[in-house]
Amino acid sequence: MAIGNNERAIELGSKVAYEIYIRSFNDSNGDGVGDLAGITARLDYLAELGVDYLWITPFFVSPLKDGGYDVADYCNIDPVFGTMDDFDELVREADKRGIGLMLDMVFNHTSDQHEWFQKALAGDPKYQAYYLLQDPEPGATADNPGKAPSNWDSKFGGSAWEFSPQMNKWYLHLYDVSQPDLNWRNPEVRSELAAVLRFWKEKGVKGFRFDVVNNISKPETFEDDFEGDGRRFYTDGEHVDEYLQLLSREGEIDGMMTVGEMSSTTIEHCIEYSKPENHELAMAFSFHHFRVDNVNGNRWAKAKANIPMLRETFRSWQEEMTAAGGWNAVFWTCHDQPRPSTRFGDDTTRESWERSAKMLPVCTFLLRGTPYIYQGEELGMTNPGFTSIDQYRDVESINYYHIMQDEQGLSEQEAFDIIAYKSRDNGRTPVQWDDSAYAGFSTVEPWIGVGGNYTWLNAKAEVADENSVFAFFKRLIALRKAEEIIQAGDVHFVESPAAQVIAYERTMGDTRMLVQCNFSGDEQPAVASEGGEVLISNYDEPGASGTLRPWEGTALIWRA
Ligand code: TEU
Repeated sequence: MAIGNNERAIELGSKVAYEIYIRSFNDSNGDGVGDLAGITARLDYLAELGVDYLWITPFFVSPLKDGGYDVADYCNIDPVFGTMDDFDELVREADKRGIGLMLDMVFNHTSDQHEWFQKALAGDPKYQAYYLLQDPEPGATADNPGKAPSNWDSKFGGSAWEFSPQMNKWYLHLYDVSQPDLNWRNPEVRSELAAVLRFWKEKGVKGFRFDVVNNISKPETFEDDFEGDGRRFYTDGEHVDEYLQLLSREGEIDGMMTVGEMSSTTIEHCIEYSKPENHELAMAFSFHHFRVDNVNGNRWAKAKANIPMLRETFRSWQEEMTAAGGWNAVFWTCHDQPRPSTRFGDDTTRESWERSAKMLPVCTFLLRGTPYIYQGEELGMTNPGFTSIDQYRDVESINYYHIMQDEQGLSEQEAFDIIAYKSRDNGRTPVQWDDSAYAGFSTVEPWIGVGGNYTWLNAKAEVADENSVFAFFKRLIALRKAEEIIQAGDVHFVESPAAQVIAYERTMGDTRMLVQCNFSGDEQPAVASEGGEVLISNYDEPGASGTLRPWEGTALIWRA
């Protein structure tokens, strides 16, 4: 029997969420940028896939320096994404299909174009108290501001502090220089943000995703970090639990579908954030499984995924969160990651592409948690194969392309190869709807280029093909809804018979399920087992016993 609250596990574990990176999903008005009406136009496709929730990335007023994660007005829609009427229409049409919307709340920082920051710049002390400002050393000038308040790095490269001559103060920005961090110690900030939640809840949204929410609680003083980039001083800070409880209470979102994006977090903290008795969040996103292809801790490197490390990451998060009543969001990618069929699978031949694009969701969809699909993943979309840095748009990727050359001594080609493998723009190319111009995403040239394989890898072809990657995702979603053991069963990782194999068991009463995935193009030994019914597999025919075929993902079940 699963430990923890079984009813809650069935509720959260029977749901599947789908992430829409709105700029790249579907363009309805021919300006090359995806929009709200474009989502409405594709709801039947999403209903056919069978998802319950759509997490839509920010579409609020924004200068779009960071794809909308730089919000200038939390309660109004940026004209490039549509109007409030378009939004209301989307809520209504989604509701008709039993689909709920989850909005993306970027509460760690605002855009520097937000009215609050503009007033702070103009010298209004009320709004200066909304941000994390520090006085400079005496005599600071624009050209010579002196030493920053601490040596912390921005996540997008460079210092996390910027000197504003207009205010004669430094401001903290953990992300881009145009994204000043909010001061959560200020109760006025907290109540403004809770009001944003109530505003959107009243408009009919069913849930929220909170951007980097475990970074909101900063220390009172800013110490230099001589061991790292500063993150140990603000990650999972002292008051995060308290602030989440406050948002839940004052934002009136307790019991809704909520998920926090937890950057560089720990299992212990995610248990607290997601266990129901704490009234914080329904579940947590953690990213440790994306470290398996870092090199010496460096994300900007090109290496194959370390599968034993991946297995250990999944094992610890699954088993330890379950034992303590926490709840995981499970996922292979999002709008900040390259495409999993390139990264964890093998897209070098059509056969290995299809096999691995189906194996990957077998591995995650049968885990304990709530699965998230990122747009295009259900088609097996790949990295686009861009050939020049000019094709990239993302601020982080472009910054690091230069940092790798200027500070780390890589050649232009080496830096480019890493970008082409790891950049988040690899996941941001337009969804490949059909084989027409611009992959049916838009009638004009999109804001970012289309992947080279759209003529055969597209939704139109896959919806019509009962053996497609899309059809396989549909089956997995239907299976999760039909089988209580997937929703709420306990989880236990079994010893891997080979380094490239990940295997785990789910149990509920006397029913047992064994999931095995081969992360390689070679045959591998299987876990010893007898009998069992094939619940799902990416191979139609049963294989030789004791062996897993290339990229095989199979689940067996023994019913009580
Ligand atoms: O990302 C959080 C985050 O930690 C990123 O730095 C992430 O590790 C990186 O983008 C991986 O390439 C969130 C959003 O998901 C991201 O899109 C935003 O840019 C960021 O916050 C700032 O709001």
